[in-house]
Amino acid sequence: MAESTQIAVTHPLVLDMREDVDEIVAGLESDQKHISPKYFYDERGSELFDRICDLPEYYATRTELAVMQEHGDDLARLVGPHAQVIEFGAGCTCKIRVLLDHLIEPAVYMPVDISADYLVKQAESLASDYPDLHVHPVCADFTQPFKLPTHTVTPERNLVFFPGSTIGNFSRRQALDLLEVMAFEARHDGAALIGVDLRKDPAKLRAAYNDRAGITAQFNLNVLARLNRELGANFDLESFKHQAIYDEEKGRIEMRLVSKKPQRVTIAGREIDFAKDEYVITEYSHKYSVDEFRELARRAGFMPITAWVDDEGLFSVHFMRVQ
Ligand code: AVI
Repeated sequence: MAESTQIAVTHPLVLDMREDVDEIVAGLESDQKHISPKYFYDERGSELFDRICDLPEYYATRTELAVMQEHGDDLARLVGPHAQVIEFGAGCTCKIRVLLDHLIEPAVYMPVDISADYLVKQAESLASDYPDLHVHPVCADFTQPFKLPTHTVTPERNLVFFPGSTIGNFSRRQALDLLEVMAFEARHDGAALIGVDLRKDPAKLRAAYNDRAGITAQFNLNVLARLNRELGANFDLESFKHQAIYDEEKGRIEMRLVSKKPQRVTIAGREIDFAKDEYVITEYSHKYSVDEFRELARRAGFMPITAWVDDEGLFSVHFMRVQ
């Protein structure tokens, strides 16, 4: 196998619900029941998320792609040649492909994700399509500083890539911490390219998270199927429904799983009672203004350089350097 196509999973750490059982049960036993959105992404969840990205109501993916296509040459000039691209979270490969297609002789692609299976699959497809690129998937929790694996090529600079507004799934405080990790991983002279969904007409946002085909509902409910399978829980999926509301003041979508009736669920030997209409919060998706996000990035040690926005003002792509 040519070196450029080697798949080196350097820090094996598969996200296993069983290891987090206490945290998960504690979340479900809290006054406001909640579970982290990180558990959405098992194989089925990742497939459903890919389908969400293609939905007519979910403008985010195609708008971000269009913005990257339109400004790809400017971006490539700003980044410079022989970059090492460190992608935080490996989603669908469409965005990294647009980035790699514009960059000048990118040297290394390092996707970092907790879902090992998905990560390796994605990395394999990229390695075969970009034979000159060194592909090094890293299986790690990117919310904590991690060690970049060493390899035989010496890139000119690091570019942290965090598309898709995944930053919005963290609280504003956590987003600041995460930006600090990114500044640390990008190192001196490095940069970051971050996709951020913008505050907008609430009706547009509500539609994006309550699609007519019900794919977001399936994506949301899948976390219960996963709890059943991996933690031996007995959630009846028919007895819960998807709900997504927009809190304009807080600038965030809140996704919930609402109990349709009073019921008791068993999970890991614990009994959890649900009243009718009681819900589990499964995800927040924070929206920012361009200035609000720039300010956050500055506080984390970045110098904002450019933010590209589509004509409708739906989505922003921020390029920033480590100060
Ligand atoms: C991954 N993340 C940015 C998506 C979002 O829009 O917050 C997840 C998602 N949840 C429902 N639809 C999409």
